[in-house]
Amino acid sequence: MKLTHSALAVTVFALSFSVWADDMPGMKMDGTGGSSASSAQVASAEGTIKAINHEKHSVTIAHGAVPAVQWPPMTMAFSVTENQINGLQVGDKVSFSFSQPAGKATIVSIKK
Ligand SMILES: [Cu+2]
Repeated sequence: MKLTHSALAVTVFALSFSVWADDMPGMKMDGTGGSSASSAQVASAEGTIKAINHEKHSVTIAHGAVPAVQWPPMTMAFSVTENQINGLQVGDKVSFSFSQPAGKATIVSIKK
Protein backbone atom coordinates (compact mmCIF):
# COMPACT_ATOMS: atom_id res chain seq x y z
CA MET A 1 0.00 0.00 0.00
CA LYS A 2 2.74 2.41 0.94
CA LEU A 3 4.67 1.52 -2.19
CA THR A 4 1.67 2.15 -4.44
CA HIS A 5 1.17 5.58 -2.93
CA SER A 6 4.72 6.70 -3.46
CA ALA A 7 4.69 5.29 -6.99
CA LEU A 8 1.56 7.33 -7.67
CA ALA A 9 3.13 10.40 -6.14
CA VAL A 10 6.19 10.05 -8.35
CA THR A 11 3.98 9.66 -11.43
CA VAL A 12 1.95 12.77 -10.53
CA PHE A 13 5.12 14.70 -9.87
CA ALA A 14 6.63 13.61 -13.18
CA LEU A 15 3.46 14.53 -15.05
CA SER A 16 3.18 17.96 -13.50
CA PHE A 17 6.86 18.56 -14.05
CA SER A 18 6.58 17.77 -17.76
CA VAL A 19 3.58 20.11 -18.10
CA TRP A 20 5.48 22.82 -16.28
CA ALA A 21 8.57 22.21 -18.43
CA ASP A 22 6.51 22.44 -21.62
CA ASP A 23 5.02 25.75 -20.54
CA MET A 24 8.31 27.38 -19.72
CA PRO A 25 9.52 28.21 -23.25
CA GLY A 26 6.22 29.95 -24.03
CA MET A 27 6.37 31.98 -20.85
CA LYS A 28 9.96 32.92 -21.49
CA MET A 29 9.14 34.14 -24.98
CA ASP A 30 6.33 36.31 -23.64
CA GLY A 31 8.69 37.76 -21.08
CA THR A 32 11.26 38.75 -23.65
CA GLY A 33 8.66 40.07 -26.09
CA GLY A 34 10.01 43.58 -25.71
CA SER A 35 6.68 45.39 -25.49
CA SER A 36 6.76 45.42 -21.70
CA ALA A 37 10.36 46.62 -21.69
CA SER A 38 9.70 49.48 -24.08
CA SER A 39 6.54 50.59 -22.27
CA ALA A 40 8.58 51.30 -19.14
CA GLN A 41 11.20 53.16 -21.13
CA VAL A 42 11.28 56.94 -20.79
CA ALA A 43 12.01 58.85 -24.00
CA SER A 44 12.67 62.55 -24.46
CA ALA A 45 11.44 64.80 -27.24
CA GLU A 46 10.78 68.42 -28.16
CA GLY A 47 7.70 69.90 -29.73
CA THR A 48 5.04 72.57 -29.85
CA ILE A 49 1.79 72.39 -27.90
CA LYS A 50 -1.17 72.26 -30.28
CA ALA A 51 -4.00 71.70 -27.82
CA ILE A 52 -4.63 71.26 -24.11
CA ASN A 53 -7.65 69.37 -22.81
CA HIS A 54 -8.13 69.97 -19.10
CA GLU A 55 -11.12 67.61 -18.82
CA LYS A 56 -9.34 64.65 -20.42
CA HIS A 57 -5.94 65.58 -18.97
CA SER A 58 -4.31 65.39 -22.37
CA VAL A 59 -1.95 67.64 -24.23
CA THR A 60 -1.54 67.46 -27.99
CA ILE A 61 2.04 68.05 -29.09
CA ALA A 62 3.54 68.34 -32.57
CA HIS A 63 6.80 66.62 -31.73
CA GLY A 64 9.98 65.90 -33.62
CA ALA A 65 11.40 62.46 -34.30
CA VAL A 66 11.95 60.30 -31.21
CA PRO A 67 14.71 57.82 -32.12
CA ALA A 68 14.49 56.12 -28.70
CA VAL A 69 11.07 54.67 -29.57
CA GLN A 70 11.50 54.85 -33.37
CA TRP A 71 8.83 57.50 -33.84
CA PRO A 72 8.79 59.84 -36.81
CA PRO A 73 7.75 63.47 -36.23
CA MET A 74 4.00 63.63 -35.58
CA THR A 75 1.20 65.41 -33.77
CA MET A 76 -0.37 63.34 -31.03
CA ALA A 77 -2.00 63.47 -27.61
CA PHE A 78 -0.23 62.58 -24.37
CA SER A 79 -1.76 61.94 -20.96
CA VAL A 80 -0.73 64.65 -18.55
CA THR A 81 -1.54 65.72 -15.00
CA GLU A 82 -3.13 69.06 -14.16
CA ASN A 83 0.11 69.99 -12.36
CA GLN A 84 2.23 69.29 -15.42
CA ILE A 85 0.19 71.50 -17.75
CA ASN A 86 -0.06 74.34 -15.25
CA GLY A 87 1.46 77.43 -16.87
CA LEU A 88 1.65 75.90 -20.33
CA GLN A 89 -0.43 77.09 -23.24
CA VAL A 90 -1.08 76.34 -26.89
CA GLY A 91 1.86 77.50 -29.01
CA ASP A 92 4.48 76.91 -26.30
CA LYS A 93 7.63 75.13 -27.40
CA VAL A 94 8.36 72.41 -24.88
CA SER A 95 10.93 69.79 -23.95
CA PHE A 96 9.29 66.74 -22.48
CA SER A 97 9.82 63.14 -21.56
CA PHE A 98 7.24 60.38 -21.62
CA SER A 99 6.71 56.69 -21.08
CA GLN A 100 4.02 54.35 -22.37
CA PRO A 101 2.50 52.36 -19.52
CA ALA A 102 -0.20 50.09 -20.98
CA GLY A 103 0.59 51.47 -24.41
CA LYS A 104 -0.64 54.96 -23.55
CA ALA A 105 1.81 57.81 -24.11
CA THR A 106 2.06 59.59 -20.77
CA ILE A 107 4.06 62.71 -19.93
CA VAL A 108 6.73 62.14 -17.29
CA SER A 109 7.99 65.72 -17.29
CA ILE A 110 7.36 68.75 -19.47
CA LYS A 111 8.80 72.24 -19.50
CA LYS A 112 9.05 75.30 -21.75
CU1 LIG B 1 4.16 60.67 -31.48
